[in-house]
Amino acid sequence: MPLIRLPDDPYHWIGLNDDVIEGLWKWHDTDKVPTFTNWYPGQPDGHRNANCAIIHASLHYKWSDQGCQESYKPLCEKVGLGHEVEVVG
Ligand SMILES: [Ca+2]
Repeated sequence: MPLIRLPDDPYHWIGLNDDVIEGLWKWHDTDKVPTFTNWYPGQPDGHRNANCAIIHASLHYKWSDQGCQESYKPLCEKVGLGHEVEVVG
């Protein structure tokens, strides 16, 4: 079983933002700084105009920053009954 399955949409929100302090990226649900990041080279580069992170299917699932007003679908984590975690879009 694959660890991650993404639908065909090229971009998804991942729940990471730096809207409180520019450059300090935190998870929306826990307000914690990520222990792992997967930014595309040169990202994040949008500064104050891009405070939400997306995952790019077309860029090998790397991350970039975007304006939070964009209407992408979220990427969510779903905990199963066992130890598996399924990621759905
Ligand atoms: Ca920013």
